[in-house]
Amino acid sequence: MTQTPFAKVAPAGRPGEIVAGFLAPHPPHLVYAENPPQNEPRSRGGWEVLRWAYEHCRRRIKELSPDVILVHSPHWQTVVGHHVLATPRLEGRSVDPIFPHLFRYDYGMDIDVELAGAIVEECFAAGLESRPMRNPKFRVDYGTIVSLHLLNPGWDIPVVGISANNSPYFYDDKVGQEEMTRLGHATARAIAKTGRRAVLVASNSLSHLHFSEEPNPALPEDMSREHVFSHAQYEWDVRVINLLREGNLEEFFRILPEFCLEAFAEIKAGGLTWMLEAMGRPSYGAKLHGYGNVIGTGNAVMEWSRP
Ligand code: 2X7
Ligand code: FE2
Repeated sequence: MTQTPFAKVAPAGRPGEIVAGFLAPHPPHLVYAENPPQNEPRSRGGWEVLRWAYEHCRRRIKELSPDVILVHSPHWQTVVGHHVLATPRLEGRSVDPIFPHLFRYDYGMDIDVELAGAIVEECFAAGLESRPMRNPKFRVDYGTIVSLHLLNPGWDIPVVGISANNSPYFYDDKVGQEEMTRLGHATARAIAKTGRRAVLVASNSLSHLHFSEEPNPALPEDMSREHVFSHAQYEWDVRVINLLREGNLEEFFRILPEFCLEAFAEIKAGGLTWMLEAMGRPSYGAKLHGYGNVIGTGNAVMEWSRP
C-alpha cells in the first residue's frame, strides 16, 4: 500500500485506542471560503467562526498525531449495509450536486485498508451487513472530503470512510440508531485489534432545515444574509450542544429521535451515535470549538478528548 509518510510529533494514547472524536460538519461553503488550491471556485471568505473553530481542531490533530482518521458521512448513502472504503488510494474530482458553483474539488487520499478490512470482519461477527469498497475509481462523497479537508488539509494521515446505511431510517429512528451502536462497537474492536491510534469523525450538521434559495446568488459568502433557519431550530441546537458539553449522554440519546424529527437533524444518519458508542459513551463533556449557520443549517464543531 502506498501511503504518504507522516512525521509523528508527539503521539498520544496507546496502540488500539481512540484518541479523540470530532463532530465535524461538512457544508461545502466552508471549503469554498478557505480558497484551498484543490477547490476551483474562488471566494472572498465567509463563515469565519466555523473556520476558526476548525483551526483549533487541526492543531489538536497535529498534537495527537494519530495513525488514522475514520469518518462516517451521511452523503455516502448505501441501502444495504455499511460500506467501508478499502482500496489503497482514491483520487478524483468531487462536485457538490447542489452547490457545484462552490465545490469542485480535486481530492487524493490514502486509505488504511487493513483497518477497513478489520471493520468489515467485525461487522460480520456482530451480525451487521458490511462490504469493503474496493473499486479504485470510486468517487468519494463531498461529506467525507469536506470534513477531512477541514480537519487535516495536508491529507498526510491515512483515512477510513464509512457509508451511511440509510435503510433503517425509512422505518424507525430508534432501530437505526441501535444499529449504529453496534457499528460503533464493531469499529472500536477493529481499532483495538489492529493497534491503531485513531481519531473518529462524525461528519454532520445539527439542525438541517435550510433556505430553499441562496440569499445572495451574486455573493454566496454574503454574511449579512446568513442566519439560523428558525428560532425553534436554534433552540434545539443549543439544547443538544449543552447536553454534549455537560457529558449528559443519557439525556442526549433520550431526546435524539425527537431532535431528528423536529429539527430534521443530520445526525439522524447515525454518525454521532456511531462515534460516541465507539468511544464507550464518554462521561466527560465535549469541547465546543464553534457554532454557526450555513444556508440556515446549524453547525457545531466539537471535540471529545479525555481530560
Ligand atoms: O451537506 C450539507 C449540509 N449538511 C449543510 C449545509 C449546506 C450544504 O450541505
Ligand atoms: Fe450534509
